Amino acid sequence: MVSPELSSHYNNSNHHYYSSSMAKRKAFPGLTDGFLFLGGAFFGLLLVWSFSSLSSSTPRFGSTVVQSDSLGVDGKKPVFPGCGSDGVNLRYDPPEETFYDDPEVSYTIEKKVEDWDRKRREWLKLHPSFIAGARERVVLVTGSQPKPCKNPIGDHLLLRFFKNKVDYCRIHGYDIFYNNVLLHPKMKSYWAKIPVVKAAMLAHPEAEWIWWVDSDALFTDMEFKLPLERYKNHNVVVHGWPKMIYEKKSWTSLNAGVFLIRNCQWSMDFMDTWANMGPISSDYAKWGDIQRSTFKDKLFPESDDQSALVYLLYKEREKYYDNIYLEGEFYFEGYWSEILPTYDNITEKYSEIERGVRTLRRRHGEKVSEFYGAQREQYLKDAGNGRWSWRRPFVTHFTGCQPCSGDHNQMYSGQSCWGGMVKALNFADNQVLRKYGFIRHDLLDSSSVSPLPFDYPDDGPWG
Ligand SMILES: *[C@@H]1O[C@H](CO)[C@@H](O)[C@H](O)[C@H]1NC(C)=O
Ligand SMILES: [Mn+2]
Repeated sequence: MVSPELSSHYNNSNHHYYSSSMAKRKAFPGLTDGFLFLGGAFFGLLLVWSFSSLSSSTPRFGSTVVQSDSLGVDGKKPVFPGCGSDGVNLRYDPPEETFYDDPEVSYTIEKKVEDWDRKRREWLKLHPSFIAGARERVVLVTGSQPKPCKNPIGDHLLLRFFKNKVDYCRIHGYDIFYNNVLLHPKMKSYWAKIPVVKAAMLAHPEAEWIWWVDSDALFTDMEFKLPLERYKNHNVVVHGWPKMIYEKKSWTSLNAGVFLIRNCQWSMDFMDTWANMGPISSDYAKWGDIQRSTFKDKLFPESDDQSALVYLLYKEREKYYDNIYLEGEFYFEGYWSEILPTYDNITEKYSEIERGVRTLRRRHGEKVSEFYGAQREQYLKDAGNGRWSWRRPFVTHFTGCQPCSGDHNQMYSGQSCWGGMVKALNFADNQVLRKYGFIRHDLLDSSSVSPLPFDYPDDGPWG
């Protein structure tokens, strides 16, 4: 039931041990409350300031969003086209030196970044338009191999998996990065993500979270939002189950194909430790042996990233357990063959709710989708979460299907993998398509698309 899609290794000699005070400390957020509070107060002042400038001689667009250029930090007149839609200033990088100017700071995983919390904070201070919202800012990172897929429909499938992530990010205002080169020649397949995530942390000091999502995973609830508040005292979030780690000792106790990681020093240290159980380590083979002797259900000999993560939690519980949130309440990612049979009933349940609630059928701008997602929640109270639930599964993960290579696990027929992916992709895409006025009537047939009929009530306001 498991895809040999993950791999890893571990290196005792290269292992970085932390001081015991560090180990005992609770996870610390990359940004301190005080700093954000000051940032908030600062923006409050700016808000007042920008309102007063609105009423002065030069008329501006009637936006209530704080425009970063109203900061005047660059001493220039406000320029609208330079601003991101969330009020950040994309045209301002002051001459003061930051970690980017420090030759000691390296993007590669071979050299650890030190004092990252301070470096990140200083960059933010020099780029104040990014302070508001910094604590919730997420960058989704994903990717695939540099070469064309061996599976004749592999590239088409990867395009659709990527489109799905782009759709999700557009709806929720997240940035997304797709990488398709190996950033370290030895860190291949399931290890390739670690160098990418580290590089993304350095490339995005404005983001609090980097969210790795495998190329073979897709969002199947386009409205659901990560409950970031729940993770505020943790630095890593993965789908997983403590009992499986500490009692069953299974390498599938968690799934490393989707994870959130806080952009902070703890994570830099953690990724260094994690990567050093991989092919860059001189003890790579040894880590494979250790994993296999610890997790009896692991069938292949090479150290893999997922077993490595389980091993860290298992072996150094005090150090990692408090920092790594094992999300088991909803499908942070979910196993496709368990989820696939539920799409039809879920579709029917949601339609049934929508037939009774006009607000949920109301046409709306895609940008305000989160409002309708929040409206829907009250009708999903009985839906449950995860297995046996009729809530749309958040992320469906085609573990073992290998859409690009086509070398799917022999326990599935190719047909169940490809058919399953098409159905999941269409199930998700229907949620997007309706915001553009269309719907697929048959989840397995994209030629079944037709315009959604106009569905406004003739008997009163939105129900
Ligand atoms: C779908 O719903 C029907 C009718 O309620 C039920 O009998 C069936 O077991 C459900 N299928 C799944 C996969 O949950
Ligand atoms: Mn995967």
